[in-house]
Amino acid sequence: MRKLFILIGLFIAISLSGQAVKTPVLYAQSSGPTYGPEIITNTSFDANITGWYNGGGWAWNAGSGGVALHTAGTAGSLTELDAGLVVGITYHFVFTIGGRTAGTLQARAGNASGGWDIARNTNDTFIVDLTVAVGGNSVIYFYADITFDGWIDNLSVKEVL
Ligand SMILES: [Ca+2]
Repeated sequence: MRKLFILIGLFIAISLSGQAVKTPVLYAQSSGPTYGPEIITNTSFDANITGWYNGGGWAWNAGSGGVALHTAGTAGSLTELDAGLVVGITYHFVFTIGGRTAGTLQARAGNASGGWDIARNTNDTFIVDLTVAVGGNSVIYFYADITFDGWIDNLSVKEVL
């Protein structure tokens, strides 16, 4: 009976190691980094900016199929409070800026400056990986300076696995 258990144990061990061998093969077939699920709830502002906290100057606008528009005069972040970011983890940000004639927009992973993108001052789609710095919180920010007069849309934030 004891030999039988040992045999079963051996069989399980071989089976598990067999699965382990498959993993690198699957990995080799993938191209580039892989990402976790979408973290942002409202990524495209189709009908509103629900899910985002307006830290100053932001409002939903129906233009361009629904966007989050910042009006110059007040600096402030559009913030996803429930993002659940983790210090030391890298996140893949994608966002589009449009309609801008002045000012800058900066994507931020957490509130410590080490997790911040450079301040963007052109209309374009940006893709950047940001790592939450020590001291940073779990929140996603899109910070508009006081003169920024553009909109953002088609946002995505995913963990880099
Ligand atoms: Ca949209």
